[in-house]
Amino acid sequence: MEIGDWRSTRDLNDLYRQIRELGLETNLAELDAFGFTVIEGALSPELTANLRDAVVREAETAFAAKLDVEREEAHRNWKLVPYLLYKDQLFEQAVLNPKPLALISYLLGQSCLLSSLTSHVKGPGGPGLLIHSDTANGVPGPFSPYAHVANCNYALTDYTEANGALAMIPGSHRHYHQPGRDQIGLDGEARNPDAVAIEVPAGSAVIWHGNTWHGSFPRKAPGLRVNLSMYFCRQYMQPQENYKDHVPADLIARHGADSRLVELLGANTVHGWRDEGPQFTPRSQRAGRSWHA
Ligand SMILES: O=C(O)CCC(=O)C(=O)O
Ligand SMILES: [Fe+2]
Repeated sequence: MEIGDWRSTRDLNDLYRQIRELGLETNLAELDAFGFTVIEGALSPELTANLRDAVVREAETAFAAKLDVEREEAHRNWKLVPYLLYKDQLFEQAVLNPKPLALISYLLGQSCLLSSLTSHVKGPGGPGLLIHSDTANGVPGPFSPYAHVANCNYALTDYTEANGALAMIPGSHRHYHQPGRDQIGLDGEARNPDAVAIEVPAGSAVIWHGNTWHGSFPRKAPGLRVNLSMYFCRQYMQPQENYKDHVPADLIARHGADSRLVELLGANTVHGWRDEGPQFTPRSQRAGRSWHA
């Protein structure tokens, strides 16, 4: 059907049209049905390789160790490389990538914020990343049907179960709570039988509703599994990483003070006022009034 300029869905009409134009209606249906979806080829091969190199370079600095993507043995299990956005302009392209951002905006509203941009750099061994919901850090159960948080996980190396792929529990976005202690394993006898390996080539984006239970398998082979984890939250939540107070002047000059990127960094949110009092913008006045605002 043709999507009109309907008053009752005024925050949704344009967004839905954009999702249709981007060819993402099947992804939207998968997100609703299963709590996650995959966009293969979300990144070009060149951008995938450059992002992987940038993440590995930052990981080497953060871990004070040389890393070998193909043959690594010494770096065991996974370790987080935090606060990547301001480390390289390439990361801005990952955040503003139209297809994932359209689905994230659908889940969290146009007013959503980037919460963190990190990488879980994983070598061989260990338990992997145990199953959890990202609706965490103080959100009490029962969770809501609408998402408070959502995630886009770029595969920067090929994902297979043996290589440490992402694991998903399809349909778990409707459990509305965290998994129990006996449901979180991904290896051996403790493996949750409902866990599915997301086996996708490098350059894919996996997007999920924050309620969806997921984790990542232990890597059984030498070398590294490299992801780029783009975590978003609704505008009323506290982002994990502090961008707002540290937006570089050159980023604002390149993108504009009213750009989507600057908005994603929280520069236009109302809370946090001092003597100037609340500074409402049209967007901040609408934020949170409907699922998609
Ligand atoms: O290791 C992974 O790719 C999973 C990361 C994860 O759980 C997350 O980013 O929320
Ligand atoms: Fe997670």
